[in-house]
Amino acid sequence: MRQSVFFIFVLLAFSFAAKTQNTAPPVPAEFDIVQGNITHGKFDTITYQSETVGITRKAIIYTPPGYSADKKYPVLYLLHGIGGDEKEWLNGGHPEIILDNLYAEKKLKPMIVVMPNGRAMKNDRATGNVFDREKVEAFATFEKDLLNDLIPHIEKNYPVLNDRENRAIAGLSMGGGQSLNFGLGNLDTFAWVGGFSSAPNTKLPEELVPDPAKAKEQLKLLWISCGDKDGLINFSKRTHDYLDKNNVPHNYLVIPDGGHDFKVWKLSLYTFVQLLF
Ligand code: FER
Repeated sequence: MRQSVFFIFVLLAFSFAAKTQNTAPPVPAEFDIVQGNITHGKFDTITYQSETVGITRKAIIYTPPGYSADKKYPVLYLLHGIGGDEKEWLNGGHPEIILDNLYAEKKLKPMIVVMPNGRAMKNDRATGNVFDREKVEAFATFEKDLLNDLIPHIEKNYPVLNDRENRAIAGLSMGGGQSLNFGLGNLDTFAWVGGFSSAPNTKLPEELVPDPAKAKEQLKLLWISCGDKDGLINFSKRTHDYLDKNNVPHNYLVIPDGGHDFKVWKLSLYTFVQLLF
């Protein structure tokens, strides 16, 4: 990558350890463009038996370049939004391009990315009115499916490291709310948590982090990002304000001119994954 030429600087309010910093990490303009002469990872669609939903469910897995069953990998669970399903990241965000470019530059620890369907109900397609109450509730039910069905399936069938410090959870919008709710609610399972443009399903900060000292001690990374023009930004901001007030270190990234879209989610993923593991 001709980085010296192709840099755009995303101006952001970046907060480390509750200190706001106004300089931006640089993002190469080609961060989401396929590069020649690099190696690529591989997608797989998997199925697992969900006792929670009572059906066989699908998820998509991205294994890194050079993947080998003789190695052991940390896992990122990457969740979609209200209008999506297990393919939303793949179709809208092309995480494989972002990750392969980072792997080629040795800026990323090899990991397995699992993209599940976060609408835990029998018909989990994003059809009809996706705001129907039962469909929205299914995003909460997914906590059980994830913890009791999907994670055990992954850990039984893939060469993964299975302790909290090797599990991350992040997502966009409804998936951002899920990641904050499930990640912060299960610190014994996840040490790395990220919410991108988190939706109204995000619990109140006092419920998310009832014990700031414990969260501070256990979290390796707590990430919150949102576009400044996103109508949902208050769900991120109120969480950030509470974390600041209670001295829980976290990264807070407000993306200028950012809407509720994949521009924000791709930039978030690019910056977030480099901090993992
Ligand atoms: C809402 C507005 C937005 C809501 C959910 C969303 C459940 C989710 C948006 C997304 O996932 O992109 O009022 O209520």
